[in-house]
Amino acid sequence: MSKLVLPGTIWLASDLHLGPQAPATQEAFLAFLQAAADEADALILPGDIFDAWIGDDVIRAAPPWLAQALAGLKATGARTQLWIGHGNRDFLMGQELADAIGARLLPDPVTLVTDFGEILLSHGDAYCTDDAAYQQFRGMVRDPRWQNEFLSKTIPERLALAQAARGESVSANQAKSAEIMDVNAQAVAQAFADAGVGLMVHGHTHRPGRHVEMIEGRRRERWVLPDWDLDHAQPPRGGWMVIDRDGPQVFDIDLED
Ligand code: LP5
Ligand code: MN
Repeated sequence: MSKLVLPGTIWLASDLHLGPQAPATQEAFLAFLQAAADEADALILPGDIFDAWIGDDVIRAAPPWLAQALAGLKATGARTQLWIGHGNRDFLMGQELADAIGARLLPDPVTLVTDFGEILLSHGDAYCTDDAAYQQFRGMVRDPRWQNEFLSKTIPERLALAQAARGESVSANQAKSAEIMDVNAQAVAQAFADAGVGLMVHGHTHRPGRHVEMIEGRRRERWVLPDWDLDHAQPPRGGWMVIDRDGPQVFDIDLED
């Protein structure tokens, strides 16, 4: 199990799903990035930063929305520790992107050693073990051989495949129960036991919240990070977590201005 020692104030945000389809979300995220650079000793983005990431080479000729997002990430990466983690949409993010924005690639799962204690952090998709179809897809796309083959295609070819995969996913999800797409209790219990911690944070499910339960006689606390959507969701939503010596706290973004 990877460990990451992060003293001080840590900010976390996941499931931004940045892309050309999300200008309002991106605008709010850019403001968030500036605030994080001002306030946080470290900013962790544990997955699904982008709605679909088809390979780092896209940054060499970035479309305007991506150039703007990269500039914001780079400005924050120059002022505070920036960690980017893999989600089920951006598992292809690599070192070229990390170097370009002054970020480090976050292991998943990882135990954060914070001023509040040890906290297990993951994107969370690996805990959705009831979703056999997704876990099969995950096994395929996380295989380095598959990734090398995919990345050897042209950007237009990869864009077409990503679009097809998005379409398949949207229609597959319509046929799935909400429970299947949530984390599995046994998978969560095993993750707590493997890490030997009592506190876990993850994203992915788009079901923000805090769950406290006794698992095998021990108190376990599981936080789910908010997803961001200021373009299509009603009401618009977005939020982040702060971890400091007082523990985790979640804040909603200010939608007033
Ligand atoms: O992503 P979301 O929220 O819709 O649902 C996820 C799970 N689905 C996925 C699939 C991604 O959305 C696919 C897009 C990734 C783009 C980036 C890289 C490009 C890779 C291209 C790959 C060919 O993560 C969904 C879960 C849900 O979360 C809740 O946890 O249920 O899982 C599924 O829907 C599994 C499906 O059965 C398989 C989905 C994609 C299959 C694609 C096969 C190849 C298509 C192209 C062939 C020409
Ligand atoms: Mn996700």
